[in-house]
Amino acid sequence: MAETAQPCVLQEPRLVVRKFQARPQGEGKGAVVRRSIGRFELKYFDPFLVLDEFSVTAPAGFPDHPHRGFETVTYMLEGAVKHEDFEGHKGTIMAGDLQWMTAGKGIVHSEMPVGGQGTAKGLQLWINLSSNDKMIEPRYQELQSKDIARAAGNGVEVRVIAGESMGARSPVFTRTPTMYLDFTMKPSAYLRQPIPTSWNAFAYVLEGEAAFGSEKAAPVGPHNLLLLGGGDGVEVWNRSPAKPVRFVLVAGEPLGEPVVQLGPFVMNTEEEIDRTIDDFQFCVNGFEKAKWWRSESTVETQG
Ligand code: FJE
Ligand code: FE
Repeated sequence: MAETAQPCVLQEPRLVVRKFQARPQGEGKGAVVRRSIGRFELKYFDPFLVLDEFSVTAPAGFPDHPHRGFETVTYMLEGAVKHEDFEGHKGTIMAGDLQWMTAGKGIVHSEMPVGGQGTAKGLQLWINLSSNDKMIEPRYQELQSKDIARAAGNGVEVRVIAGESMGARSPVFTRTPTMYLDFTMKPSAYLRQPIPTSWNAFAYVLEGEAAFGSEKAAPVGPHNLLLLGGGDGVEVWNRSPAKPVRFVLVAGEPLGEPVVQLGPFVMNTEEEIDRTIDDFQFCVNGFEKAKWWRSESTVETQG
């Protein structure tokens, strides 16, 4: 674990420009998500399409469904999710593990909580792909908890999901340039994190409370999404006398392209969406293997 001093002062600290409380809603089959990005008040925060804090107990889950044109990043907080796709790729994402899935031209898969292990909780972030990358071959980057880079110092601990912080760097390749950091700050700790100036950035609080952007700001608690304004980084204060705060800080380079979304298909034009519906229906152009495939979890429950 690297022990590092905080980087030098910021020229223009980012301030909180909008705050959203993510309330529970139904998704998938009997699953509950707190959606912040992707709901109608915040349809898109370029390049981010969806941020779901999910909480799913078997037999609820996300049975066989497709994706095209973006990436899904699943970061487990508690419990475990079993996934399998139409190529035969499968595994279990456990607490602290990361699955960075580039759906590209097409993935059909299921994501179901592992029974008998309580409620599976985590974050799923959907990152858009540029028009040049939407039809690339699917790819997985998977990291177990123990292999996630981390650093600590001055009462701040970071797990680096993507990008770099406090001298620790993630091996994940982000096709759409992205920074994804999981911070825990002890009471009275202070954090200063640089963020590329041209990128869009947000924080999402998981536990405890912190003041973002300004020391005098009102502390913000769990299930809140904070959009950060312009600047070269962010400052965070945990002014609580006793409670740690945990939040993720995510930033990405905006694509600046038109977005046409139909559920799990995200393209640039209506024509491309029409073609995608056809491709999925006729099992072509990346969806070939969808023709006969059913997940084991579907076969087990429906015969
Ligand atoms: C879904 C398309 C989807 N949030 N959080 C349409 F891809 C999904 C879906 C998920 C999902 C899966 C996990 Cl493991 C965590 C998620 C959406 O699979 F629910 C709908 N309606
Ligand atoms: Fe999915």
